[in-house]
Amino acid sequence: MVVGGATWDGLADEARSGAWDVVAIHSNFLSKRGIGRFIQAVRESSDAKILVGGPGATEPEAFLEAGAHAVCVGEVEHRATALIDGVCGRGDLADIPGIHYRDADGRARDTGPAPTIGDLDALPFPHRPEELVPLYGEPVNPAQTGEYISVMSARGCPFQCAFCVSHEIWGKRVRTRSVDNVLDEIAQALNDWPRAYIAFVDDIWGLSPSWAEEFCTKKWSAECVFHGCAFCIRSASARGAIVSCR
Ligand code: B12
Ligand code: SF4
Repeated sequence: MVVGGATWDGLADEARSGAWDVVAIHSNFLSKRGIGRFIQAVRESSDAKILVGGPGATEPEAFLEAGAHAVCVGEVEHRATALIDGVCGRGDLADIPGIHYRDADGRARDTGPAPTIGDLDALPFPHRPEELVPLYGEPVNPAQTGEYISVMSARGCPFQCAFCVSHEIWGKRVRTRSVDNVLDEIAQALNDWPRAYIAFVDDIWGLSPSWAEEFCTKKWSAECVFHGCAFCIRSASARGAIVSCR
């Protein structure tokens, strides 16, 4: 079921309906307070288990205080099933790394850092069905026409700018998908959504010039040739290194 365009109150009503065993919430710095109130509203009138994740999870205290059953720091794909089992009482949260929760005595527990996913190419592509895609992202570029499809070619950034939490989420290590794997995802997205606007949401794109060059070269020979690529403009003017873009 999809709940689109909902307000916090609308979502809380949905959670109270009793139809949900788990309410999973994506958090960030800006949404922290609203999420705290939402968690309280759900806890007051529902038995649903509440899971919080996303970049906001690096500051888990407020979510636990509000009543979240578990807060997951960092990437989740390799822990998702165990986490849902854990909050639903089918496993022990203490056995899952990277989790903050309260134990039976109400004490805050931190299970320590979670291992990162070794091979990002092994992950399945994001689920982009018709009913969800319009909700996945709002236009942030006036040049966008079709559906917003976000793609992540790498996780992490080696730097540590003062205003940025990348190092806390991904560690200062960069893991990159292969160019072929990224192009396959884009090809699939464009096959399903021919008018799609593809947005890279990497922490830092094109850190490796050889990766960027391979990407820019191969995208012209890939079946999914796409046009109006911002990288052609930026990369060419910044480095003069990407010669394969036309
Ligand atoms: C694209 C983007 C935007 C776009 C979003 C556009 C759109 N249409 O979607 C725009 C420009 C709107 C935007 C705005 C803001 N952004 Co922004 N944004 C990003 C960016 C670059 C990509 C987000 C993304 O899609 N990531 C890809 C997904 C896969 O990563 P993820 O969300 O972290 O998810 C993984 C895990 O966190 C976890 N997970 C995520 N959710 C959940 C939920 C549960 C229950 C569980 C268990 C796990 C889990 O699993 C996922 C896969 O492993 C990130 C940086 C980054 N590379 O992540 C910054 C980032 C999320 N933004 C950030 C910030 C600060 C903001 C703003 C607050 C800026 C501002 N001052 O206004 C606003 C907030 C807007 C809002 N209303 O919430 C910070 C958040 C820091 C923090 N502590 O929360 C980030 C991390 C940048 C940074 N490195 O500091 N942003
Ligand atoms: S992701 Fe960007 S802002 Fe964050 S540390 Fe890296 S270069 Fe700096």
